[in-house]
Amino acid sequence: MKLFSTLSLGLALTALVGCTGKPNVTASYQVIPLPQEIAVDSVAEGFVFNDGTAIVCTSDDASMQKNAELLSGYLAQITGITPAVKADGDKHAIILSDNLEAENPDAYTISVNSDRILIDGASAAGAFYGMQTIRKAIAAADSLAQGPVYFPAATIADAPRFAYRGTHFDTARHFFDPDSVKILIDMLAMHNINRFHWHITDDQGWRLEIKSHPELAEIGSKRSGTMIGHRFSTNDSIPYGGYYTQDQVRDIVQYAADRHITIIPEIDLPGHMLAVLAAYPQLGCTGGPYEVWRKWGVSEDVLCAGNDSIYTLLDDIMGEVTELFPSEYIHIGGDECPKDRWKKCPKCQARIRQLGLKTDSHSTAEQKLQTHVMTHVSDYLAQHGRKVIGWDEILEGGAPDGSVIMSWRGIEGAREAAKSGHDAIMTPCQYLYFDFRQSDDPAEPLAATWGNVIIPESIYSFDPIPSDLTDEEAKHIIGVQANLWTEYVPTFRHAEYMLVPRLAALAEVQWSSAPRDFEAFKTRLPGITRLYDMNDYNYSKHVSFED
Ligand code: TNX
Repeated sequence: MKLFSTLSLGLALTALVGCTGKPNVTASYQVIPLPQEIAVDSVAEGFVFNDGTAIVCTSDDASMQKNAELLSGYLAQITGITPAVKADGDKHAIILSDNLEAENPDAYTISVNSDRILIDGASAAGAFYGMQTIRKAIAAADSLAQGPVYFPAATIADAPRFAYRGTHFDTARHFFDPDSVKILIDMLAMHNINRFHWHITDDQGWRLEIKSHPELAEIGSKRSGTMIGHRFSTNDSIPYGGYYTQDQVRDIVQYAADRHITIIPEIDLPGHMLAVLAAYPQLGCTGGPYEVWRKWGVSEDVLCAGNDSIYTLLDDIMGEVTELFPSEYIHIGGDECPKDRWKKCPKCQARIRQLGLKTDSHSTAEQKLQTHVMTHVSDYLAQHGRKVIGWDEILEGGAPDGSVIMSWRGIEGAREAAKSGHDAIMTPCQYLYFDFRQSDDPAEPLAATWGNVIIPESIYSFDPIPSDLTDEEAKHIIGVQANLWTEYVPTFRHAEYMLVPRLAALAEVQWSSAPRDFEAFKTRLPGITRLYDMNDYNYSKHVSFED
């Protein structure tokens, strides 16, 4: 039996390679995101990847070594051939290098001849994006048979348009176990995305272990039930919970770093904090009682800005957050913080008087009080060498110096930020909210109802740089991000469906500087959906209304 299967495998491989020795599978460099420059030499001999091919990584840099290991795994998955990783040799090899001289650290070149494929990055991250292109070139081949692959002779030169290429994922409304978070990270890596904005706390659950305040996770991660579907008057009354231990977080941060992804944690404040108030009712304006929220929406109960204890709690939390997450940026939320309680709260009003905050034509005194809270946290983080990102509401009372604005209520926040000298990240809900539905079909899985239909074509049509910005102002738009809120996404299979293939359209908006051509994009899509199939991703089939 064993002999028979070895024999038939041998025969199958001979059939695949053909009598000329050239494999029947020919890679295509028409991948997503499309590289900037691809020059295929149809006369010269290309490279045959087969079981004699090695990966050569001369650098002993840990992240280059990790790259080599990952590349071997990617190739094994698609071809069934696992190339060995070696420290030298240049014949019949895929050579991984990080010696490219380029201003953009994410730049890479690939050159393919009959001897070798050379992937050269301007950094280990650049080399990683070159690896992704090679991997996707196989998935985009004319045939998907496992075995050897022919790579046409070519040179490719590539670099991304935006330095910040993000995706946000909400693990507060629903909890997703660490293995699912790692699948997400692999999905992002496949799309050359380099920032994972981890929304880890909200009214419906605090999901991060904080050693100095164990009640946050012990009490704040558990709710006694969840509203059913979109019906606010209902509740399933099924206890729900989950949080990430610090060990799990460290492991996930490393997993992401190995894939050149920085995790930006978000501690959403001073609103979206009911889970904290459930643990510490004395920190709310009314004193409670509060419960971890059992429904979605915007709560009027927020941190009491007149209470000194919130500032020490936030310092303690941020102290642990900065130890866990090496990211230069920490997201401090700032969205949807109703001022109803503060207007009536004697402590908040006393704080407003003490700080001399006055309503003027731009902001109310309460909006300025929010700025006071945000600035406190921003200053604390600055002392720890970090910068902050906030949702566009933080412009209302005046954004803390040096803060980055994440524009979600359209592009206005980013425009205002850029004009006033703040960096901004584009994540307008009309184009980039992946919790919005993908069709009006009643059979469509549950999605947020307040937004429009978003299909890859809608995402693809989004231009992140508003046309009225000057070149100087445009430099403040540092990146583009999609957000997946999970009120209506209870399982990771469902999350996958919301993410792909919309991430493919996002990837090209983030990466490519070339004029957009959606029809051409559609012809490249099957290449990446084959990778989705191989990874068993649950992807949606809505490419456009017509399809
Ligand atoms: C608005 S976007 C929110 C989130 C919700 C989302 C649902 C933002 C900063 N706040 O709290 O989950 O809408 O689509």
